[in-house]
Amino acid sequence: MCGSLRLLNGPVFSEAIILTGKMDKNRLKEGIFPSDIKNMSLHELELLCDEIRAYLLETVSETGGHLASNLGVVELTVAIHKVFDTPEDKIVWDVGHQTYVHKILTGRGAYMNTLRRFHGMSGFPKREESAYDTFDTGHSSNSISAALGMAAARDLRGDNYAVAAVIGDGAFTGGMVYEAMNNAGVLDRNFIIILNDNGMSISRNRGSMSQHLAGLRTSPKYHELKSGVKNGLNKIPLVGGGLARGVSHMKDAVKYMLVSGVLFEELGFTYVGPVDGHDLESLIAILEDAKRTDEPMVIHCITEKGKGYRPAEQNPSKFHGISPFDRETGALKKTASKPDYSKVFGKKLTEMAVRDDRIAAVSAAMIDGTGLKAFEETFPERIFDVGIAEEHAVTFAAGLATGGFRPYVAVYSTFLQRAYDQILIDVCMQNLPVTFCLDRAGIVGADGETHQGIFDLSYLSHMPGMTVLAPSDRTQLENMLEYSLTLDGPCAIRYPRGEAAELTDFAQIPYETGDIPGPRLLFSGREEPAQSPDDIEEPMTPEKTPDVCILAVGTMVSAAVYAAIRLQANGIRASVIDAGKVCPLSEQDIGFYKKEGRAAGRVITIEDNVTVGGFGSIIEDLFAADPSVTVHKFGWPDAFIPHGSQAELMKEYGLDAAGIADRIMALAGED
Ligand SMILES: Cc1ncc(C[n+]2csc(CCOP(=O)(O)OP(=O)(O)O)c2C)c(N)n1
Repeated sequence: MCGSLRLLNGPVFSEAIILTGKMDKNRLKEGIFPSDIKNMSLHELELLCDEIRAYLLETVSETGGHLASNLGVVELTVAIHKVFDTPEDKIVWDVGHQTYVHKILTGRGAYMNTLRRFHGMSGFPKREESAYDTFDTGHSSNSISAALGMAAARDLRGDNYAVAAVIGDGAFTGGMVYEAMNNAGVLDRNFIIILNDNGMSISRNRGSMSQHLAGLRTSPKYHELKSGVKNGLNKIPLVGGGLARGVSHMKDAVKYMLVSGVLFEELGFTYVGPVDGHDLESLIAILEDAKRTDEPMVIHCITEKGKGYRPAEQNPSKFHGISPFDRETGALKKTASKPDYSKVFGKKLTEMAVRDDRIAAVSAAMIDGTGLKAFEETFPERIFDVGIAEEHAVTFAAGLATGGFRPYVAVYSTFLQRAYDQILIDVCMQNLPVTFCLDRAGIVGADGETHQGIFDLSYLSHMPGMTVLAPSDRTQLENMLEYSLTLDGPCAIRYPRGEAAELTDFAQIPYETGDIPGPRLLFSGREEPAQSPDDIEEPMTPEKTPDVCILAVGTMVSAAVYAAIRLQANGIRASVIDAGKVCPLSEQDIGFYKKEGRAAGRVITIEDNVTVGGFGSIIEDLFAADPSVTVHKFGWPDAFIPHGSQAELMKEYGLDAAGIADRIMALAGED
């Protein structure tokens, strides 16, 4: 195996690259396929790993992306494509954020510079993108289920290709893993689980499963498959031949002497490991053995997240998902000037928890991403990181609430989708005061289809008893958090990815601390009548009502205001209302919307959510029996929205200020 040479002031480059100068990244750009590596020698494959690492660094430092996870699976991915006959053999990548190496090895190296960019290559596996991508992933812990289904389909059809799921130890905390393994034990299909264990989720992995894996990690290496156990036992120091003779069942011998994989064996899997996931030679040998074996198997590989690039090895969490950075230093190219919503949320919740000891925070493996780091440092006993287990997080919070606590579940909008039933039945039906803080709500950008948080207003607003709030700026978010503490039942506050807006500049009614969430008029869109005949020479004119009334939600409020300014320049008077609260609407809210809607005769709702079943639908229902008002719903279409920057996607779908203004002018033109 090639060693690594650490340069004091720079990234880690491989010895082979530096000493032999044989690196040829061009072949990666030109397109390398699994067939190209089948006949490579071990040394050539090791060189290839070096090239891939250098290429990953070169490209991901420009595009941003999941660098550390990919650096950690270079040897594993090369070994997989060396051993398995893809695409006939099926590999399912859990989460799929670690598939850059797989993409490079399956002819897509040339597109690495377009990674996660608008119209570029996706950062996740996509069946539409390549025959080598067998399953679209993005949300964690489903790979074993998908692989088991593929194995069942194969057997029903009488085919005989191999099926493998590659899953990280972080994803292994998700409940679906155990549902799938429970089922796999009885289905007894020939398929392989490759457990990529780096001890990390996004940050340090937590939970007893993680502790169990950590125990296995340090247990003696055991590479032989069951067929080779007997010989293996005799060779193992300390255990030796005597004990091997004394046990009647080989399986028991494995369990009790090597302590390895008991849990997996009990579930009906053959456990192989731990294996050094950077030792290409061992990996290839083990995968070849596994491919020949026809039973469910777990291969436990130990890898290092960020392997080969020192800044990522030292800080794998930072390089888990990173925006463009300087390769020499690892520093981000752009840093935010204002705090983002996650930070505002984390700071405010920590402040609230100082004065209210009922407040507890719950996270599903996203403490950093959701801004809860400060809370964790201040109140380690009142924060619960449950692992990638959103369903459990919600019901766990419900349990906390029955015990008199005020739990705040901080979760990305897209991942809360997993817990629909738990929110509805375990929280709402019992009217428990659990507050859901939905980060990354709305379009998230580069992560694409699986991560767009554009469904939450629809899946939350129809839940009985749920209050749904959407701040349009940082003060609003703080106010809403305070407000949630006054409620007797469930609440969801959804806010977008990115810097927190400060709308006070152009809001006619500035946002003030302590405001109760509800609709407020930012722009009246009216041409006011003269106040006194003395002020003007002309006689007093009646008020001119707005031509259009824009009801905007959350992040769309600032776009709506800028659109109104553009409209005004084009002779169209628009009133703009910041909805603040999506539901439930009070009698007062309804009266206000009706008055403003009727004044204009045309209502436009704008939300960073699909138009189906969201805020627009609530408003549409409100005016359903009123022929004097037409409602138009602006938002995301009933579709999966691909990757691109937030700004590009907003523009593409006519949801930026210019697009909104153009669409409203077109509607006005139709009259
Ligand atoms: C259902 C769900 N919740 C949260 C996430 C966010 N997420 C993406 S990767 C990741 C950590 C995965 O850790 P692991 O599987 O060990 O992979 P590694 O990056 O360490 O290789 C998390 C929490 C997700 N993708 N899906």
